[in-house]
Amino acid sequence: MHAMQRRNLLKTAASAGLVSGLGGLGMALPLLASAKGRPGAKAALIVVDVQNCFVDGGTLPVKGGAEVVPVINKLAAAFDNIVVTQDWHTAGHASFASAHPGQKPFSSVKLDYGNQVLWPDHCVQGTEDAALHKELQLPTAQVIVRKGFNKGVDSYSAFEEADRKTATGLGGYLKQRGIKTVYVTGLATDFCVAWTALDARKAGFEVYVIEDATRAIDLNGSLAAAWKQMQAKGVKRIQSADVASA
Ligand code: VGL
Ligand code: ZN
Repeated sequence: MHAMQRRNLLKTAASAGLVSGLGGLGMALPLLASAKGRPGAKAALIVVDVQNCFVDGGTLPVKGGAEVVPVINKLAAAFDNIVVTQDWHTAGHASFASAHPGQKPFSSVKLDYGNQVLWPDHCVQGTEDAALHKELQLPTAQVIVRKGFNKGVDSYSAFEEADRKTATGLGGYLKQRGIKTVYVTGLATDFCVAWTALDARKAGFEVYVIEDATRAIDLNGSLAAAWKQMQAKGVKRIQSADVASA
């Protein structure tokens, strides 16, 4: 029997509650417990902020940022549903150090809603810097969510702005489309990817982060802290090889 047929048989058997009676096939059971397999109609790939601003030559380059592009392009073939996000700031945005006299990029300030890391000016609406990476090939993507466009409020998360009150609408969109599971990829692991994954958990989704489809900024230990927090909240850390294509 081919592996694929066996897996399908097991899936059918498992959903019919027959697995315990299948004796000799039991050896193949770990397949069912892993993330392997096509994600299916109730899963969505979320591609976070794969924009010119976050790769070499951009205004806030993430080390190795462009390396996620071929990984994500390949993953896309496995997904029925794909959501793309763009960091989409106004000029003079509150997350820019330049908007705070005397402050330098990568320092922090307290804003109304809490602590805010200050960044170089980046991903300004309508600029080439804010465009999606030109090698990103996601012809089947269904929606693009832009975030961070309220001048006084940042939004690392694709679900909720940093005031923790203003929704982007992505949670409702995914729920209305029957999505139960999200696979988060993109830039940067320790900021927009992590916040998106954590908020997806908060909204009740099953959440995977595909580690080799992300790259991090890693500011003062932020990457280790992000993984710790994600793991504490039940976000599952996997590799792109764990997701079967087509
Ligand atoms: C991001 C810092 C500032 C991100 C966005 O996409 O991770 N990081 N704005
Ligand atoms: Zn930003």
